[in-house]
Amino acid sequence: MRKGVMRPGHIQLRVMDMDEAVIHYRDRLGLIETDRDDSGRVYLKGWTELDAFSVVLRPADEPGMDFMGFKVVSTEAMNQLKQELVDFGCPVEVIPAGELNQCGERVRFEAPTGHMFELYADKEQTGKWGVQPNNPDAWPEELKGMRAQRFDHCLLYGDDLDGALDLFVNVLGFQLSEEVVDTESGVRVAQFISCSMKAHDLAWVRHPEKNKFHHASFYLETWGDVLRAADLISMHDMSLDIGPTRHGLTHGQTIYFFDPSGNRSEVFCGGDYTYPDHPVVTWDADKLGKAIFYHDRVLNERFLSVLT
Ligand code: M3P
Ligand code: FE
Repeated sequence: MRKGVMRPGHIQLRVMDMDEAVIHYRDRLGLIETDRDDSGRVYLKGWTELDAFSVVLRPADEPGMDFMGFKVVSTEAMNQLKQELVDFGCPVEVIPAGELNQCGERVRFEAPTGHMFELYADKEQTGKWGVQPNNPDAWPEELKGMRAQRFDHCLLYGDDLDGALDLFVNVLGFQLSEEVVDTESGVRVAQFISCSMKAHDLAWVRHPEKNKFHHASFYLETWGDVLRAADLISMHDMSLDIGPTRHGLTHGQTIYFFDPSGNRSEVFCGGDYTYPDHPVVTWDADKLGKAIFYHDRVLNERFLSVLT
């Protein structure tokens, strides 16, 4: 049952060279740079996103994800969920309004996999970038690079997938949309969860270490845009991971590559949809090759092992 969590609203990523990182996220992915702050963080968003920002780059000595934030429908819903997170046993911290520019109070909590998440109800709505709010045109002509439309989802690696699923489904009202299960042991090796109609807003793969980051994903409109992203990756000699290809899981069409700090990015289009009455889609772990890369049907060691 939905509990007022609407969508992935932001991600804060650690980057080691800010100038190179801005080239990756602004000029290659095509996100819009919206702000910078006194601590050296750079704020960006996809051009279709209404809120002020969705990606925050923080200068750091090592790559990885600081936290992922979800926007909830109201302050009342956020405070209700804060109490339920405390009752569940999560470490919870309130981050004051303004700690991120143009963002209200955030409720930060640690999931059983060691990842940090946040809920917030208020962020300034600055509107779509480059198109007028009334009688809007289809897209702005000034977009750069891959013209990423929005921050879409994250894939994380961690140990206690069962605890994280319990938290996100029973406290936060997400739905398990897809899973990979080892048929012999019954262990769920991957889980894809949704708070919307999307096939996934967040996913995990089981892994012995806590708090590892696999990728942040950005939505493109068409398969032609995914192929064009592949051209841009070659034009700029960017570090390619795999693709263009299709996933079996969620059936999105995709390409993966790395930012200059080693954080993996995905751009994708298409994919399945999820309504609350849809049964969970299960992939057997012995079909993992096809589940991840529907065309090659073989696993790529780098895709499974390179994490930040
Ligand atoms: C995606 C996606 C695994 C699957 C990845 C799938 C197991 O990134 O967007 O559907 O790595
Ligand atoms: Fe993905």
